Amino acid sequence: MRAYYFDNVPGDQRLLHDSGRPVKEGVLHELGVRHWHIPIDGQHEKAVDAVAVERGYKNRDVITITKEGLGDLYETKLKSFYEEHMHEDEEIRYILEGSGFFDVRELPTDAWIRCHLEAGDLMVLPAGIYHRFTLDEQNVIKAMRLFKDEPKWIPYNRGVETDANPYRTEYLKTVTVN
Ligand code: KMT
Ligand code: NI
Repeated sequence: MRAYYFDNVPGDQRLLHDSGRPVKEGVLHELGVRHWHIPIDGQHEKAVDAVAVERGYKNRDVITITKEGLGDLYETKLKSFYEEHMHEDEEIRYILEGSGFFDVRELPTDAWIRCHLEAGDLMVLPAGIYHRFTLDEQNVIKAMRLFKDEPKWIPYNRGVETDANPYRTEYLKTVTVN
């Protein structure tokens, strides 16, 4: 996984948008973001199972985000993934094929940090973090979505209501630089 600050230049969301500013060691960790690389090598299912057991993830599914995979929902889905949002549960993604960008908001700067995830990357976004997702120029990603319990991945788009959401306010307390 490679992480850098987003350049905020308007234009195609699928482009790199690399500002050239790397993200300092520890910044993502401080924001509560965790990531591992578990190579897709035939043994990966076991390694993912171990993470799932350790963190208490009980459910999972696999989503393929391509024009073919999503059909009529493709454009709408891509648009909603790229709206800045939060969830009331951790968002865990393990990339099986392809690649894409998860952008997360830094605190207290509110800058976008762009994380490029490729096959084998596993990422945990904490409940309450503001983020968004886009495909890159390859236009394909297949990802395993892990859930703690029942899938609870309603996206709440950022606004005055999410700023006051208890999962958001709890999240803010966990980030000491905030
Ligand atoms: C999200 O919450 O933005 C997503 O789940 C993106 C799709 S998973 C590759
Ligand atoms: Ni999300």
